[in-house]
Amino acid sequence: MKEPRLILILGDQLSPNIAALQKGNKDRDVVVMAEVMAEATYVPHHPKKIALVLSAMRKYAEWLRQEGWTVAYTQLDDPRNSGSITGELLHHATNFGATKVIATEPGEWRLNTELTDFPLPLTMLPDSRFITSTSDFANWAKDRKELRMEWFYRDVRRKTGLLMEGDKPAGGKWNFDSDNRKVAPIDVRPVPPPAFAPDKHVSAVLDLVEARFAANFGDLRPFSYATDRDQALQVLDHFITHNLPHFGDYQDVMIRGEPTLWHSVISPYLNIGLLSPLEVCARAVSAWTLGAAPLNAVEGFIRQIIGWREYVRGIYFLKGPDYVSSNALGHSRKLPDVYWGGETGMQCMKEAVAQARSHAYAHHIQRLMVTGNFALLAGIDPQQVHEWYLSVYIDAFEWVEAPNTIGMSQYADSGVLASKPYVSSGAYIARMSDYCAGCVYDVRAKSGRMACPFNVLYWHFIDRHADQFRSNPRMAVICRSWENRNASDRAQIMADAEELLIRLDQGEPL
Ligand code: FAD
Ligand code: DLZ
Ligand code: SF4
Repeated sequence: MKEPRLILILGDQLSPNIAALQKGNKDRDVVVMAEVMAEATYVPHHPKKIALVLSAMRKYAEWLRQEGWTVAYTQLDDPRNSGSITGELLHHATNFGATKVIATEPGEWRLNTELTDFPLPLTMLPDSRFITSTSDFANWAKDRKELRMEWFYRDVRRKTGLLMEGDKPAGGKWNFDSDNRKVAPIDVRPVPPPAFAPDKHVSAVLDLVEARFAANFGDLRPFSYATDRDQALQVLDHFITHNLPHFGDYQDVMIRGEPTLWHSVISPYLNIGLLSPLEVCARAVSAWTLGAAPLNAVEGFIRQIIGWREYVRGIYFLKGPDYVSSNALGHSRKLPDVYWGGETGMQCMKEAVAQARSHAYAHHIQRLMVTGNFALLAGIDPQQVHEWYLSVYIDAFEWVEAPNTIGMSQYADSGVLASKPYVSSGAYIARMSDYCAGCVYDVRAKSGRMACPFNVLYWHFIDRHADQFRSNPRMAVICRSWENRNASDRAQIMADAEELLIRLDQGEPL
């Protein structure tokens, strides 16, 4: 009998067909799974995120054993726990007399480097759960003057055949966004996703997380996320039946007290491997084929998954470990306390942060146009913004979080990911939400102490970066409109913004 090899499965690699498992042999090898403090503390994760990962790991390990695998599983409270993934690999290598490790590439440079430097021979396999491998993405990007998601997305549509009629896109258009992004009428309301009562694994993990991570930002209980593949499939089915038909129309809407709206809330399950991107897209496309969902909704939905999700991963690995430290706009302000639940009169920020605290979730527009928009306008250090997003959301893993935060939201990569900064005044939030009606500030006021802070900061942002933005055709027109305003208006707006930023620096709640 050949000596056993260790098959490493990380907490976000819980797919039945993960590459390392496919390479392994049940009769010979040992699967290593480890709950370790190094992974639980590289940022102060939301307690719900730790609970999700550990619960799903324990249930996946149980499934592996039922399938006949030998699993060496280390629990977080095991007194012999070395505290790190590599420590546990070394420990089990000695225990089982293994001299080789098979791993699937992790979704973070940090762990990638640790595994690459591991003292025993370690085979790192590409993560085949993605439609586009990192090397295919690098080939796609090579020789292109400009990288744009839309071109990438069209290629993935052609490659997968999703929503294709021969070599033409279904419905004659690649992108139906012009039909999307409406304001939701009052009588159309979403159906929230299914809630799962904690089973014995989840209950044990909740107690553990409560004992060890009580100081982290976020409410651990109630905990009702799916923690295994069957439950995650129920969430997917529920979305396809109830909310996909309206997904396109109302994808940018924000409503008080409705955290998930018409969104799928499947990102945590996709990101830890309980669902696969292609099965999700196939389900959505078949809803369209059966006449249960319109094309604008289905196209908009699959674009997020085979387009944006794959594209941001491609950028993360293409740009290398230094990408997350980018700071093209030179922003350095400290992240204000409002992000950690500090007092504020800004209803939109209050709503987004409260939701992060209780659900560890916000949909895309809240992340981009509320918390992200405010940080960018106020000139917050993108590193601190990045750490916040990585900490507070249940679906946050660096390969997907960092390009969205550093690139799409904070424009800190100077336009690699987004063709222009995603900034807006309060008018956008007023149009897409019911937040402004309950706000201390006046969204119509452009200046003065009670003017919406987004209005006040918007032109200050344009003014301080005008030299950089003028060469961007999509920003030049905005710069010109600022420069053409009369001098006294501009002076007033700049003075109001300076005052607001001083208050922010002094820690005064806005
Ligand atoms: P839906 O709106 O139902 O979309 C369906 C799926 O499409 C999502 O589950 C997700 O897998 C994918 N998707 C949608 N938009 C994106 C995107 N921009 N990038 C990658 N995938 C996308 N997504 C994460 O999964 N993890 C993160 O840590 C994360 N951080 C973000 C940080 C910022 C600043 C911003 C602006 C966006 C971030 N996103 C992140 C993208 C997006 O906001 C979430 O994927 C989405 O809100 C998850 O909710 P949902 O499953 O209900 O999505
Ligand atoms: C997020 C997370 C947490 C909280 N805990 C663990 C853990 O104890 N063991 C583990 O294998 N993985 C965990 N993870 C997920 C890893 O941090 C993730 O694999 C890396 O960030 C790479 O994406
Ligand atoms: Fe947000 Fe401004 Fe509206 Fe208040 S008025 S909710 S700060 S956009």
